[in-house]
Amino acid sequence: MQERLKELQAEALEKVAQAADLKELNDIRVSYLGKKGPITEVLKGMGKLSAEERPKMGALANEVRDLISGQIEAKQNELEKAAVEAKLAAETIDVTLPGRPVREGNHHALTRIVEEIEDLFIGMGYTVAEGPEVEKDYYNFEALNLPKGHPARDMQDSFYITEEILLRTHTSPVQARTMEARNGKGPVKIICPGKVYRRDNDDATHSHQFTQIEGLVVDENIRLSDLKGTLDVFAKKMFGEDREIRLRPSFFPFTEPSVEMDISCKMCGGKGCSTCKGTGWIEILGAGMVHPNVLEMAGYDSKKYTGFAFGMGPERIAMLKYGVDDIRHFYTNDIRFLKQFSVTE
Ligand code: FA5
Repeated sequence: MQERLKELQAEALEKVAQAADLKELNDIRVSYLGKKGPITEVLKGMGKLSAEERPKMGALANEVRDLISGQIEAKQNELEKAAVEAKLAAETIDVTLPGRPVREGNHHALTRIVEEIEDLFIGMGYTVAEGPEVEKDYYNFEALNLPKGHPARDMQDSFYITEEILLRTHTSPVQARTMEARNGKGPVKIICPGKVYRRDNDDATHSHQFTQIEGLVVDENIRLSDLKGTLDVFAKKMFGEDREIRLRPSFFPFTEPSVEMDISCKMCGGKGCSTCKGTGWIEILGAGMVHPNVLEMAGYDSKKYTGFAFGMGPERIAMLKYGVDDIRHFYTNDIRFLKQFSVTE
């Protein structure tokens, strides 16, 4: 019996030493120390022993059992420690790995241009005003000296929502709204940026939805020369001293006299190309002296007050400034185009 116990001890300790994981170790525990294990089996034969041998054998059996379970416990600690170490090694952070780049967005080219123009005029004492894009026919046309049926309404093909409501075709209604709100009193000096909509066919320089920036100055003794000086400063600051500008006589029902301002085409240097439709010039704004009827309709005394107004297209300005050959690039959201304007301020 003694030999058998020693054999089992040696066998069990060998297996414990070679156990590769906790599951295998537990199987060894159950098979050697469990109630149906070989040691219990051996001990069942104790009854056949003499009274003298019995306690000795009992003590030996306990010794073997304690030794095996002690080794199992030691092996268990070893395996658990190894498992924790392996986990830690697997989770080690390599601080030398390069970080994931953060993709920065940037302002849209048009937002940049509009802000640049706003800053320029704010520097000249203007404040920024806004008006609705869904506008009343009254402010878009009638209050601007364009009564119903006036042929000049055809100059701006409109998206009507009802007979009296439309998508504004220009930012000029903000002129009428601002003057009306002042109740015919005191000077006005505003610029109004915003989106406008027209049933224009899209091409290199036309879009059915585009941006405008309106300017309006009303006070006593405002003259055409003030308008000319203002536009001159604007053009030089925006495009540089070397670009040519020209004012052409024009017609707008809400200004008298009226002009249009062109800038020499950057794409062809003024020789004529597809962007400028062969003329060498690109029109960027319409302007003029506020028509007395418009002043009167808004409650201003046209004998005391005069004013000038202008309306420009920032898309055209951005095209000229950045050398963009087609207005549609601003609206087709090609990331390669938009990323070119990611200069950090
Ligand atoms: C007007 O809209 C007038 N309200 C401007 C004005 C304001 C005149 C105050 C006098 C006093 P016009 O239709 O020409 O005018 O448009 C003004 C500018 O908007 C043009 O010079 C051009 O730069 C731009 N523009 C006009 N139509 C389009 C279009 N379809 N796509 C892109 N830009 C356009």
